[in-house]
Amino acid sequence: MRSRQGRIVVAWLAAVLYLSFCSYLTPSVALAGGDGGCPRGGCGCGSSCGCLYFCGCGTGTEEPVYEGPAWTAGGSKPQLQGFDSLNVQLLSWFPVTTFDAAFTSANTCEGYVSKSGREYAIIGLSGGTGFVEVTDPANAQIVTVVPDCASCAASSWRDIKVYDQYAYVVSEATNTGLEVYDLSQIDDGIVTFVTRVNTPGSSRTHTLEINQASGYAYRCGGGSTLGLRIYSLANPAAPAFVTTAVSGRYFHECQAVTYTSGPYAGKEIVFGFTENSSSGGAAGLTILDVTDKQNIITLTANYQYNGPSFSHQGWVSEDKQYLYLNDETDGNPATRIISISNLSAPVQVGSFSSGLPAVDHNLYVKGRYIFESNYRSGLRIFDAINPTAPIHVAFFDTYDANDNAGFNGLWDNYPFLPSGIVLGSDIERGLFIWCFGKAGDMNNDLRVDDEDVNLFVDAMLNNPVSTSQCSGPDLNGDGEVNGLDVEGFKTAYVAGP
Ligand SMILES: [Ca+2]
Ligand SMILES: [Ca+2]
Ligand SMILES: [Ca+2]
Ligand SMILES: [Ca+2]
Repeated sequence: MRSRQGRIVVAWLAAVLYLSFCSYLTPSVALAGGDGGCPRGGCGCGSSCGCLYFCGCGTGTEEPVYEGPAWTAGGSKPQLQGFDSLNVQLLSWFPVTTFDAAFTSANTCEGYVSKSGREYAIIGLSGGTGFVEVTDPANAQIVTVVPDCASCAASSWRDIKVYDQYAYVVSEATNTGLEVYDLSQIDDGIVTFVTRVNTPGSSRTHTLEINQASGYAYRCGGGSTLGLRIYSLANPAAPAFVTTAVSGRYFHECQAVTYTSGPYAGKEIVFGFTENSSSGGAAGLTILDVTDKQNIITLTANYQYNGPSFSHQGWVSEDKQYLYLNDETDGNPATRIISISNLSAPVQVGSFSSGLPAVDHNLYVKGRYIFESNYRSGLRIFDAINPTAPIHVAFFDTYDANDNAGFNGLWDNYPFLPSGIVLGSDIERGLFIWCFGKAGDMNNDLRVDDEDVNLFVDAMLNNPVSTSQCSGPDLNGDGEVNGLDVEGFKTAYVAGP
């Protein structure tokens, strides 16, 4: 194995070769040591941290550097509060009132990619829905804000999912129903209301799930005993009610997954987070085989994990062997780990937490990482390379006052945009746009080591255009991978894992 210094020499030689061929083609972009020279804005943790992709943000209280348009109020840049973070960098922030001065809170968030590849955030707000372009995440821009319908009651709860070129919006407000918005012209700044489906059962909904593989939508909550209301999106502009499942039980939330391999290949499975009523009781996990909508099979009826109180939400690991589940009112900040290798016999095999008392809340799994929106402790990211022992590896705390178990702070997050940026929605503080990663870390394992040297050299010689926003080889964030990035890589590599 080549020594650490040897690897750097290889990288340098590669850089010299690259520059000798390309220097006359490449605009002169100096590597800057401070925020002022960063082509994509500040690093989110103070001027001492240098450029965006060189930041080594620690756990101390730091002042984010404002660069995004959301903080521009009357042409000025108001002072920001400090946010503690680790391995997460702030790119843009839209406080609730930047969407509408009358709005008082935010709730859910979702991502959307237009046909042209431009990326958008959609955020639920107390009085409507906000659409934000995040293609340039350090300079995100509000596209439009759609207010509630005139007859819709106010609500602090909303949920949003996208399918095809449509956004589907629900809320706990009477008359909201299942709203459909056409996003096909969002690149031109136009979002068009299409229709509202209010039946059956109730015009209210707590959460919405859409299975991208099957094209079915699942309405949860909206009443104590409505069960699961299932719609076909065969015509995505006109959701068609199909059937109700498990009437009489309360589904707070669900995830619908189509299996493509293993003993359940071809099956569409719903994991329901269920209780006796919307006020809780007999909380558990319900697993349904919904492949045949006319013959829905209950595989597991309300499995009760350890210490259930209010089964809130959960997400399946990418290998579909584990389900990570949060219980919102159990007084326990630990997320349950449930083995689901046998869908008829789930069993809790462990739990994990950041060690803070804040309530564990909406979570998602992307690759080896689990992204949790844990109210007063903000965004918490866990490395689940060992799926039964996830490790707390990154965070961005949106609620600086404390980490107590109150229902304030970060409600939701969305880590699935192709660029790798992470969206977050905070009840009091609105929309956050982050990148998760570490400068110089090519393979996204949060370590900068010998494995990354080969990947960096390879990227520089063979793949000079970068699409990565967070980690990856474009260390100075100028959209190209070339010799200008070597200095930053050296710095990251010498600093080590
Ligand atoms: Ca809990
Ligand atoms: Ca906190
Ligand atoms: Ca690495
Ligand atoms: Ca670059």
